[in-house]
Amino acid sequence: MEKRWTIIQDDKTRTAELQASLKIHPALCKILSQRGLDTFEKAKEFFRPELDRLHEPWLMKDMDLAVERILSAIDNEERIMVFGDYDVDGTTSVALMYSFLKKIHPLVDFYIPHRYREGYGVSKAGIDQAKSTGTTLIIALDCGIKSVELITYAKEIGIDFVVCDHHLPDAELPPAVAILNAKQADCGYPYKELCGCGVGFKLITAMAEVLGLPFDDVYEYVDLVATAIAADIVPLTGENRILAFYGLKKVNENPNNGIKALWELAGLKKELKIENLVFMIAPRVNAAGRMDDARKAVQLFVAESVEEAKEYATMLHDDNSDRREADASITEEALKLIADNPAWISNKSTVLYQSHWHKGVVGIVASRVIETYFRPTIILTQSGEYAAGSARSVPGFNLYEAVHACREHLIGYGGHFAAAGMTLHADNVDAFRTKFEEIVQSTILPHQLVPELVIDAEINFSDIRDPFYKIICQMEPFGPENLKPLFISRRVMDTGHSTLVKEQHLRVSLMQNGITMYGIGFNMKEKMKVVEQGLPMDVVYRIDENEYNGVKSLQLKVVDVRVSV
Ligand SMILES: [Mn+2]
Repeated sequence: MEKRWTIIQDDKTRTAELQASLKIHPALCKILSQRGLDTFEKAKEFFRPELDRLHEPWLMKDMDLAVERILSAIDNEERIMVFGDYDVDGTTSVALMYSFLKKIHPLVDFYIPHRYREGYGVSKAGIDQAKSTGTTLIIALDCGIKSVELITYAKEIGIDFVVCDHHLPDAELPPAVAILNAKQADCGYPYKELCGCGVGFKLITAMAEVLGLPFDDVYEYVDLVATAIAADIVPLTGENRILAFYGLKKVNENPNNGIKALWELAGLKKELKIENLVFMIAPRVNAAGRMDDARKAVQLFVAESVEEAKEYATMLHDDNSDRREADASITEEALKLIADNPAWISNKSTVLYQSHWHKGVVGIVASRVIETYFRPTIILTQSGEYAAGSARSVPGFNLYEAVHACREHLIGYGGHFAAAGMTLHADNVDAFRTKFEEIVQSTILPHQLVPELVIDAEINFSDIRDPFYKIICQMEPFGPENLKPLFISRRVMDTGHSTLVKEQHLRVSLMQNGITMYGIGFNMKEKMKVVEQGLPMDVVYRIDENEYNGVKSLQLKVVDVRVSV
């Protein structure tokens, strides 16, 4: 697939000013200033994350009310339920809150709703179970802000709610005792991008302060917070950067038993970086929710020994293997359906339906199909008596609006800019496909159908030497709003030693001004045609450290290559 290259432009004056004080490579100064780190002070803070710089939890609206209600529940020996969503953020935040409370209060349970039986967020089944066990306080994490009716219902039957959430509040708020959510317009908390587990961390920080517990009793869970930050795709800026930085440090020094068990099972040895953590944990926890029940993800994270954790880790691992098989075979079937329908190949959208596809993976399959056909995509399967499915967009295209425009063919739908879900009669799939294609065709902009590579800076091969790469490493952890830098080098030549590896990966040997760099381009075999021409090329890449036979060297992780113009 051809990509558009966009090179980010910086404010030259600011970059020059930053470079005068920071005295590191101009390309790195350009990247920092593009990311808003345009003064010596901001850069220093960025490179040296300090726990001291975490904000006071009391700055969050309702924090005092939340702490007061929970502590009175403890004093009065009330039963407390910790309730959370079935994804990584939900299960880690439940594990954090449950483990913290369990040490000071024996009367605590946790509850994770079933993805298909109950769906996302606070559930009636959960509230009813709380009622049946005599629970009078529910702490909801990573959900609750939109559950006005259910929290009203709970209140009517004598159950209070404390809500810890980070989703955007609607105009009407639930009648909870306290709502911790920095995205509320009248919440003065300085950082708005915490994930659900981050909000939970703030709450236990405040509780520990009142109870006179050492910060270590809170810090114990910082690796769970880092896991949630990484998996929930929140910006890796400000407080999230500090928490992720120290959480990763803890993962590598003294991990949570569940993380350790998954790590051993995954067979990874080296130091874990944030992308390893996501890759190892997120698919396995999500697979539990998709294929079975995410309760065991919490059991994994709260296990008191690595042995106990291993039992749950094995179950998650098996769910993930099932998930992977389903996802690979359904993706293959989906791509074949398109290839077999010439009329569909040139469409500007994809809508596919097969009644036997596993509903746990339709969203993942939609994302996979987009890797081949870059356009808004909907994958449907049978769910009960209807067809139901997931839609994924391409950057810049408002998917929700497009689905909404097809509502005449739908029974129900919901979602946002980038992703949506819907239910319809299976008989209406064809009509829905036609209408959706019509809407996409008439509203999508041509450039939105071409994937974009956003390049941070142009450098020469001669720049890639110490301390250039060491400084890039100090920019970790990487994630949204702090991505691993993507570089471009122009007019490089093949040394004649570039080859294909395993028939699908491109192994390049490139030279620029007498300096040779090696690199690998995964699944880029079709670019061999470009390299073979022997013409000057522009190459887009990230810099990576490669270890071979104990020898470390820097290599290019090639993302794209073109003949220079
Ligand atoms: Mn979340």
